[in-house]
Amino acid sequence: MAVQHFLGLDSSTQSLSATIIEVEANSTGFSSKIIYETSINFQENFGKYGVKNGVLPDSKGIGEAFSPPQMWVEALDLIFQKMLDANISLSKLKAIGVSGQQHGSVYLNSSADSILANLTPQKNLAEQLANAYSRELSPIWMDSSTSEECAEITEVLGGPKSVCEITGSECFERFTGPQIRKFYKQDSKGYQETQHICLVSSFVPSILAGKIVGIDPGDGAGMNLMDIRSKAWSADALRATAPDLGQKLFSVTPSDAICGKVSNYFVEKYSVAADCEILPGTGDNPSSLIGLGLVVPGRIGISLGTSDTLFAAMKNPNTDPTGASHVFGSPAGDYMVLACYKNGSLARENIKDEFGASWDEFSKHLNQRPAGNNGCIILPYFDTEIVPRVPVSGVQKYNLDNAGAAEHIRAVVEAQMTSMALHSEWMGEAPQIIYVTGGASSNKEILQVMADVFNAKVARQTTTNAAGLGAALRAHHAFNKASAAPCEWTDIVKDYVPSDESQYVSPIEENVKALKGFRESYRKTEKEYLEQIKAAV
Ligand code: ADP
Ligand code: XUL
Repeated sequence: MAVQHFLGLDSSTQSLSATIIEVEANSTGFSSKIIYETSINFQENFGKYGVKNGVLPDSKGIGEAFSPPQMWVEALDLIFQKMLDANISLSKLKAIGVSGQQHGSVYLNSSADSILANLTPQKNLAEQLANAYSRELSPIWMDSSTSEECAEITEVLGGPKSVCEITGSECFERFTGPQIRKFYKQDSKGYQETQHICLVSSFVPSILAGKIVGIDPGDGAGMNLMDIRSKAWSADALRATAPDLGQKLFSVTPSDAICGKVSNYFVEKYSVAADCEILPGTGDNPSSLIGLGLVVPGRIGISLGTSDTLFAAMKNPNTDPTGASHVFGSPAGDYMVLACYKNGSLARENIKDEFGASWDEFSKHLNQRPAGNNGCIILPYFDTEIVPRVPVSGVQKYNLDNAGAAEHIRAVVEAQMTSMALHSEWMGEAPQIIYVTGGASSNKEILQVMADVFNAKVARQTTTNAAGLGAALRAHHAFNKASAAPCEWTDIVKDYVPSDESQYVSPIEENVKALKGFRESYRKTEKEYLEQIKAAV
């Protein structure tokens, strides 16, 4: 085997990233390493779209969150141009995998098939795709405006437990099914003109392949439309959501299928190898699961990206008795469990900016306060929350009158970590090691709080983008499988699982003790607040 390259693209909330891995044969099989990483921040590069952190402002103030799909398309051209300008040879690329922010959907009209099939390198992608949409904007995972549609779908499907039993999750506002139902109700003409509904993770590979590519069971599970056991669309869920929906969705496609060769557009314009294969994309969390090497049950991962997420591989689709977490398909087969916190990085940024601090100062403030923060507590609902379900935003502060930056910063981070620990108790045994990724995982002081709250070691990789790496690793796995040289998943990820224990962040005993007490105060405070808002509704 000569040297092979695999590209992973991660189209996330705030940026599009590229990760290239190089796989080389050796006496024990092969070695695999990252040879290139780059990223394009949407807000910095595409001011003309008016996005903040990749998302348009909620103009109606009703919890809507949209992004322009054309911005993602422009970013795709830009990232290939960036690789070309950096003299990165794409001629050794064997396959490209994609990771996308979950739940966000793209609506294409009847011209889309022909536009995708006839992409010409004489024009850029955005120009060519401009008339391919039946809906100009894409609702994304931060949207919380579909409570009514969730209630309607839930009623038809026989209640929350039944929705969870069928699809792996109760109905959630950001999930694609409720979002599609809202579109159908508000713009039935636009809905009728929709030929294909893609997720972000299937839209990007559809452009790469020059044809519509299916949705995989990792991201398909985040729609409230897929039967979690058969990993195919559920006829009942489709019917409960919108008419003729099955015709607008390509069949659920296995994560490791090969969908076709890369479009000639990328071959001619960016010198991508003509035989480079395209596989279905998956969600950024399923992709991070792979990128962190969590291909077998028994280890947990936490991503500190725009959202904070906690996830783990699972053999069977065991659903959360509290209804707060989700079961998705794992790209390595079987399943994964996921809990998503909306108030992640942007909540940390909010408190950092409130006190005019840099990230270095943020870390210093965090260290300055004792574990448990002497009873200062924040419920960090800068935005509505998913886990636990908090339908109205509003930060709640306790014992923080006249307090300064350090108290507030410590309170937000302790709240985030404690909430993750509390709401994952149902999963059973406490983790001994947590594998971390996402932009904020570069911050060692935040990881120390995580280690102390969970009383677990925290292991990080050299990259903070496990989602992009996971996409490249999936490309390697699918390519080998299609070349009749299948590899075990444990081999594919072996060079990326952090194994140098001296690099781990370890819990500090006295902090662990203080935070055990803090967990109980937080549990009580959160419970009382949830009861209070429930009574107010
Ligand atoms: P996503 O993939 O969801 O778009 P990323 O994983 O790239 O997001 O994470 C972006 C976030 O990382 C930013 O919003 C920022 O708050 C956070 N971040 C970056 N550097 C630091 C740091 N040193 N400490 C804490 N957070 C950081
Ligand atoms: C997961 C979720 C977010 C997005 C954006 O359910 O909504 O984590 O995938 O990263």
